[in-house]
Amino acid sequence: MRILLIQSYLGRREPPVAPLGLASLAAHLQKHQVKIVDPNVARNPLADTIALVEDYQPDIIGLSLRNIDTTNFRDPFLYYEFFHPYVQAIKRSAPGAIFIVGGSAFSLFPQQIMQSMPEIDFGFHLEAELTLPLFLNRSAGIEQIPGVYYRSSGETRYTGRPESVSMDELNPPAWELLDMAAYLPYTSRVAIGVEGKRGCSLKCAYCTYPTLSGSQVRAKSPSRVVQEIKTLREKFGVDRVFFTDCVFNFPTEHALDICREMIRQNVPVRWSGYHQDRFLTREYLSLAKQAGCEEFYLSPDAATAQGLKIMGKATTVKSLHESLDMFAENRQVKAAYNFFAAIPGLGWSNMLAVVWFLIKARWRLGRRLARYKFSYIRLEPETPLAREVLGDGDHREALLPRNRRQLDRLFYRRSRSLLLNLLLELHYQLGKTFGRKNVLK
Ligand code: B12
Ligand code: SF4
Repeated sequence: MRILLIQSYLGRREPPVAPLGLASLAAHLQKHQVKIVDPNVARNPLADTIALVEDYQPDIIGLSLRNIDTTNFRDPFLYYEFFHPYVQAIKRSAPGAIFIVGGSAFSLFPQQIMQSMPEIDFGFHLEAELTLPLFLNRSAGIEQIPGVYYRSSGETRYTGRPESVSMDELNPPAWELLDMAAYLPYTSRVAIGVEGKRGCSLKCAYCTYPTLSGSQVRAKSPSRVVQEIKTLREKFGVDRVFFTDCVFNFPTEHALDICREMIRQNVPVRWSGYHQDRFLTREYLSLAKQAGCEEFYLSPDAATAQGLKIMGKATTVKSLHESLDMFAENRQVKAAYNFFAAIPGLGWSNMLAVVWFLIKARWRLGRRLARYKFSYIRLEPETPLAREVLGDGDHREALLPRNRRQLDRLFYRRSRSLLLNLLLELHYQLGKTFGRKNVLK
């Protein structure tokens, strides 16, 4: 079969992110003829995609919907607005092809997207390296293939949650199907992703990752991870990668083994990834730096015991401040911290604790505090926080914004104090209006 996999167009020019999900899927479709296209690096995103569709005449068109919106109040952009017109244009250029959709954002709102876009024939929920080949080679009925949304008698039906893939059974991503040169100028901006594992067993109140990748950690053998990085370096000249793992340094032993393997094989690639301060150790920091880690991204979110508890964090006030001690001692490493400005039920105490922590961090790390952010939580489906704020039930309909005004309402920005609320509103409006937009000039 001729298959065309397309990353959805974001709707504006941003520093690109190579479509890891599609590269990983394509690696499991060896029995078929496969092309991947990313309109976000094309000169004319829509026209070039249509031209390719008309020229290639695919039997199957697979579209990846990765993001709904930026989830960033300083840059509130709704990618989803551009998705349906894009689907319609592609469908018009290949009316006979089977049209399938998947991706993280699709998996957060599958029923809603299927219902509002009749052009989509099948939707793939969650990871699809096992389910897509089953679908393509199907001998049994569609009901037998897990993870699929399909239509029957005017209704959208779901075949049930797919099994999680074992990471060592995955083939390495088929990067050769992409024009990797297009991403190289942006590697310092996290353009190329490598998976060390999937899943997160922690339970932060706002987070979609356990829903999307599972609440059990599935690790890939360190030797395979490092081999994938070496291939990126040797075949495509990639000098920096971003670990897409929910938390790179948990379980710590796995992270240590990847670092050791990077050092042993002397891989000249720098990297960064999401970290959890609770699992940082001095040994890890020093090995990670030696192995090429440039920046440790941390999201403690709150700075008081009560705030951390409400946010469901594994972080403790002690581990938060200890992380600072470790970064201060290891004079070569950079850290970036994210905090939320509004946490349900809290007022000044958490805010002041965060401000104090950041003053201390700037004083102790200087410019090695590479970044800090005060952001607002974008409420997402299937999260404890959405249930707490909106009550029990399925909130997907309310959490899928159809326009920018609706998106605006999804940022949680209420505190217990009236005065703080006024200041937060000012901060929010100023950030929204004057914040740095993630666009290419
Ligand atoms: C790592 C990560 C990043 C890294 C990516 C690094 C890199 N170079 O790859 C960085 C930090 C750069 C990043 C950036 C952003 N991210 Co991000 N990111 C993730 C994360 C944690 C993992 C994504 C990933 O690569 N997974 C591994 C691959 C293999 O899985 P996958 O892409 O899901 O693909 C599988 C399936 O979805 C499916 N599939 C995918 N496409 C298709 C297509 C078809 C046809 C089929 C059948 C199946 C299918 O099969 C694939 C293989 O199993 C997800 C959360 C999560 N756990 O999914 C958020 C997530 C996708 N990101 C999100 C967001 C918002 C963003 C940003 C917009 C943030 C910002 N303001 O900059 C940008 C967008 C960047 C861009 N241009 O697309 C949100 C999207 C939700 C939303 N509300 O829109 C998520 C879900 C996190 C969240 N907040 O809940 N991200
Ligand atoms: S925020 Fe990070 S640590 Fe917390 S549940 Fe999500 S992925 Fe896991």
